[in-house]
This record gives sequence, C-alpha cells and structure tokens, in this order.
Amino acid sequence: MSEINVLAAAKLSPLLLPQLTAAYTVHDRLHQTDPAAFAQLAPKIRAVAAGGDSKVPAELIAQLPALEVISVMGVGYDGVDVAAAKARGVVVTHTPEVLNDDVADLALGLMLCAARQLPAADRYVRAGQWPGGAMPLARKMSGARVGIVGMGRIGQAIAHRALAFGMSVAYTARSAKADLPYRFLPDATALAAESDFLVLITPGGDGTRHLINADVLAALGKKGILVNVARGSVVDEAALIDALERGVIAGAALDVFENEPNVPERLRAMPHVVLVPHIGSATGQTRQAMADLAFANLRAHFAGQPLPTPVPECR
Ligand code: 8YV
Repeated sequence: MSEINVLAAAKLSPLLLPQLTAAYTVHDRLHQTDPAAFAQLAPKIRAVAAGGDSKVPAELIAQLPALEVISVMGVGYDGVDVAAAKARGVVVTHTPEVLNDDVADLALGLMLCAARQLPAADRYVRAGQWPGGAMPLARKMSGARVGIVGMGRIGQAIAHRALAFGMSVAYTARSAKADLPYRFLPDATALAAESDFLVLITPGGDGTRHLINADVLAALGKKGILVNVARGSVVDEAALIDALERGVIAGAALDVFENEPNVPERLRAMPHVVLVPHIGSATGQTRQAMADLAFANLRAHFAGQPLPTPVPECR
C-alpha cells in the first residue's frame, strides 16, 4: 500500500476496489460517512475514484487542495464538474470503447423486448395464461426505421447492429458525420417524426437535459417506441409518463431514469413499458475491462506516464 491517498466518491465496483486498495490508501466514501475525519484527511487526497453515476461536484473538488486526478469507471462523466476540475489543473479520465458492444447489445435487446413484448410474453407463460389463448400480436422490428440520438462510438455500434435487422438508420447529433452512410437530421423532433424506434445514446449533463420532451414524443407518434440507454436526464420523465399513459407513443424501453434507483410507480404500473436497472455495461467481462482501465489511468498518472483515456476536455 502506497502513501497515495485516494477518495472513493461512491460505492466502487468489487472489480476495481481490490486493485485500488492493493496500490493506494483508499478512503471509501469518507466525505459521506465521517465528515470530521474527512476534513482532517482532505488535504492529503491526491485522487478521486468514481463510477459513471457518481457525483464529483465543484464543492468536493474545492475541499481537496492536493487533488490531481479523477478516474471515472464509466464512459459517462456527467456527474463530474469537469470545468471545476480543469480550472484547478485536475485531470479527469473515463473508460470509453470497452463498453460499446454491451451497451449496443442492450439497446437492440430493449428494442426487441418493446416490439415483441418479450417480458410480457414471459409473464404470460409463467402466469399460466397460454392455455386460455394466444397473446395479442406484437410489432415487427426487422425492416423498421431507427432514429439514433447521438452518433458517437456506441451510437455507431447500435447502427451497425440495426443494419443486420434490415432497419434503415437515421440520426441526429451536434453535427453531421460526413464519413457515415446514415441520414442526418438536424434535431430530435425531425428525427422522431421519421422513426419507428427512437434510441437515445447521447451524453448526459446540462447540454442534453430534457432534450426529449413532449414535442419530441408527439413527433415520434402513436406507433413509436422510445429506447433510452443514455442518461435519465436526457428525457423529461414526467412528459414521457404522460405520453405513455395517453397513448401519444406506443411504448418505451428504459435502462436509465431521472432519479435512479427510484423508478416512478406510474412507469412501473404500465405493462407495455420495459424497465431494466441501468445494466448497459453490466456484464462480468465488460465491467472487468472498465475496472482495469479506470485503474490503469490512475497508475499511469502516478507513474508520470501518458494517460490511457482522459476525457475529451482534458486531452
Ligand atoms: C455504469 C455507465 O453506470 O459507463 C457509463 O457511463 O452509465 C455505466 O457503465 C457505471 O459507470 C459503472 O461504474
């Protein structure tokens, strides 16, 4: 164990914590559990380890005068105040690429679940309803139109998979990507109007808060299905619940929510909505790769080597 003090900003993955504690002196959520002890120790903390959904606000950064690096085990880092970190010369790292397949796989899985009503079909068999007759007919997914909001690495992995289902792919993003063969639409409303499935995989944070609002859902229309594997904050959840209840859209499949791990009762009550607990990257293989990369960033920093994956703002 070295004398380098690391604050775990949230409950860390069991795939990361042992590596960290073997190399550093780790203080597990001390700022939350023992503020007095934290105040004593804070001047010695040189690194913060966090998860994709952890909060590392400006106030916490300000309490850590010796802080050098924040390592996020996740591709999303909207919980970290990167501007405050940069202003202090603190570098932020994340874990891109290694989870692209898993999140894209889940997106396609959720599309199938929503279109073919797989969770409801499973419940139908278990409840012994089959002998009483067949289930209502579902919706075909192959050949449908998918609109992807966010065409980064994961968006492209989703598009690639959708092509194998014979789907047509369109997208919206901050700007058109000339090297991609998919149709670009200028905003989410225009994209929704031409999509059967609207799949969200754009970063969270202030820039995309409630990007999907009542108007976008109205444009998606009564045959449309919303799939969110991005961040809960991207969707106005109250507007979504209202749209689902009133039949403004056909259905939704959601991996992320505005106030995780709390999912509104009105959403949970709707049988045509598919709900999963933020499992986009949650396979053993991928979480191991993410943990290893989060650790490799810290190790490189303290060895004075180039960081494997700083966030774009810190490159
Ligand atoms: C997990 C994620 O929530 O990578 C992200 O941005 O949302 C997820 O993979 C988390 O980061 C695991 O620590």
